[in-house]
Amino acid sequence: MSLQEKLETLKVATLAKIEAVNELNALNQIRVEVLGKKGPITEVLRGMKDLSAEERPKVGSFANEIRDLLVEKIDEKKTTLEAAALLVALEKESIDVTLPGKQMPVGTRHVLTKIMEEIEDIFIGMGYQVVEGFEVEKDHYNFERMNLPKDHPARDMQDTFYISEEVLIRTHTSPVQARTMEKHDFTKGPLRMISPGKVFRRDTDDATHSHQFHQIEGLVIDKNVTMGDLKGTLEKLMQKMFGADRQIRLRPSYFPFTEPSVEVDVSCFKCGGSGCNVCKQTGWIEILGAGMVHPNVLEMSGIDSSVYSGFAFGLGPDRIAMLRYGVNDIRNFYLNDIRFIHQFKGE
Ligand code: FA5
Repeated sequence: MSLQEKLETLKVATLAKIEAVNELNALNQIRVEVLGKKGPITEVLRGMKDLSAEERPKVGSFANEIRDLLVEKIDEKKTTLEAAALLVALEKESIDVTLPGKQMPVGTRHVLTKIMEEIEDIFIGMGYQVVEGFEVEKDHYNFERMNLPKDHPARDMQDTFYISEEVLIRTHTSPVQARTMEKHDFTKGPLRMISPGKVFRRDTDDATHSHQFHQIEGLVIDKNVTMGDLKGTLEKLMQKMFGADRQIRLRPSYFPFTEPSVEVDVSCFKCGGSGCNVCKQTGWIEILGAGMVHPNVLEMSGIDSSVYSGFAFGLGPDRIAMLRYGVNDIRNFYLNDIRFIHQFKGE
């Protein structure tokens, strides 16, 4: 058989193999076998040295033609097989959109955060600024500047976690009053602020007491501020939170930093005042402490108490949330039981 015939036979056989193959590895095998260094084409080309000078270029170009053709066919087949393999993979990995999806747990803001934000929004609407204080506070601001010198018996009202003799974790948000007052420039207008945050006391935890809870402090200082302003402001707050027909009443009380001091009750939002389990049959619910800022507190912050007066209040959002949602144990807010927290998802 001449070299040309050998090449022709090889071409026909290889084209048939390429046509028949249906797997990428097998195709690669053909490439190596036929076109590789030890393959038949290379062998034919090696045998050319025995040909006449006349025949050599003819056989050479014929061999190259066949090699180019085979390379082209192998590449074509490779593209076809790769496309088919991709199709199979896509089919295998396809998503059945009709299957029910996995439920992703969606979180919610804590009910206390929501109550605090609601109260903040009400006061922002009345022109108050929101001020943040420090949880680690100096005795000086937590007590002394609130008219509670070192030996004052009323310090017992707030059992304290001390860090050192002069540093503590705050027992109330009232120190923010002093910090804000001493910085305020009254030539620019009155001071109206609230300050929400965490507070800490060495109280024994029970259904209505937690050693860590929240307060929102409120403070207004201007010329001619009266108890009437305090009452009107708190009444508006309670009506916005508990319904338009709520009323409040003030009862005499004692705080060293206010004079006079009051406890504020709101008419029961459940029974409307006739008596029920929420208001313990009294028709009223105690909701916060308040009063007119004591002249000593004003003077210690550099404010002339003969010109300026003001009111202050401190309310407990934990207790407000308990009342509003009928939560009978404050500790539920801090246990982080997801079943409890999720009950307020829609609120
Ligand atoms: C005060 O802390 C005053 N600083 C409030 C104040 C501010 C009065 C400005 C006048 C002017 P009292 O200790 O009563 O007051 O706390 C205020 C509110 O915090 C209470 O009405 C109650 O809602 C809440 N509270 C007090 N102790 C606890 C506790 N252990 N757990 C949960 N809430 C508490």
